[in-house]
Amino acid sequence: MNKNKQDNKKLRWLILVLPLVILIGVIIAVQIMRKNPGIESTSGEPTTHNIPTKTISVQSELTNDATQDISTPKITPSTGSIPEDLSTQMTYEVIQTYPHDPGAFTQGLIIHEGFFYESTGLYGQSSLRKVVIESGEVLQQSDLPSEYFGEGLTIWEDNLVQLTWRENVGFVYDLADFSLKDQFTYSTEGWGLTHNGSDLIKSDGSATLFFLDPETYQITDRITVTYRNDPVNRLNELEFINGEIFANIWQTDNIVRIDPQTGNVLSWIDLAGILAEDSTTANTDVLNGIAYEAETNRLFVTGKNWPFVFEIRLVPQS
Ligand SMILES: [Ca+2]
Repeated sequence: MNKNKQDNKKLRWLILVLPLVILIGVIIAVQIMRKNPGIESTSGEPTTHNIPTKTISVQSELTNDATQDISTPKITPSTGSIPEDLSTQMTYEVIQTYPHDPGAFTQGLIIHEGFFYESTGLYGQSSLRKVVIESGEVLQQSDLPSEYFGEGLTIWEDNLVQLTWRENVGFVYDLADFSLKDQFTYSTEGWGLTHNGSDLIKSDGSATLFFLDPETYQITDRITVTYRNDPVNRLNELEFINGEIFANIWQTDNIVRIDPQTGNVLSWIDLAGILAEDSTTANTDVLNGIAYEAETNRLFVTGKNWPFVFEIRLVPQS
């Protein structure tokens, strides 16, 4: 009997004191966190960094959440939404739809002599491809080592130039046989790549476009892309078209037309809905890929893991 009484006493004491101990512990922890706000950050990345990195895209791809990217609510002008100014808006008409490898995580797309050349991303899946426009058939492919994430692609003379995302390396291939001829380094991330006939033009996910000497790959100039003085961030795949730079804005359905001299956005192209909902899968990611054929004045767009490439015509928003 006595022992039972003693046990009951201990139990009551525990029930009374234990929550108090926990409460005091929580209060102390909160006080420490307030004094040291940095304690919450476990990564080495600066917390003030406000340009989203592509890690999100890769993660969403891996967690099959990618379709959410397409329905991301419109965001503020500085991060890429279309401003409510109809005079600068354009929309599109689809002229033709062609098949595209839904396993191609498109990061760069160009046309040369009637063929697409495409750079695909993701670690372990990055490649350089030559593709038949009409059928989507891959005629030639060179895979990157798994530690490289393929990015923007352009052609310079008889060379294909391909960026990598965070590896700070650009690869230069022979156009004919994809043999690696050269490589170069750069300090920022690599996103989109095009050229204007005298310089390579590179994006890095910010609002800055870098102009590079095509022989030395050194930066010769840079511009900040703005719309009404607001920087337009997340510039991704690029294409130089009739004296303008076209740029996909990452994680949106928008392409901006940029004046290469001033960096001013001339107009916004809204491509929302170009890939029908019933053509998407869990792997379908965002719009990315602009290719222009000057000889025929044809403009093509696609996206990461999209089943189609669309030939489009731009029309003013009515
Ligand atoms: Ca392009």
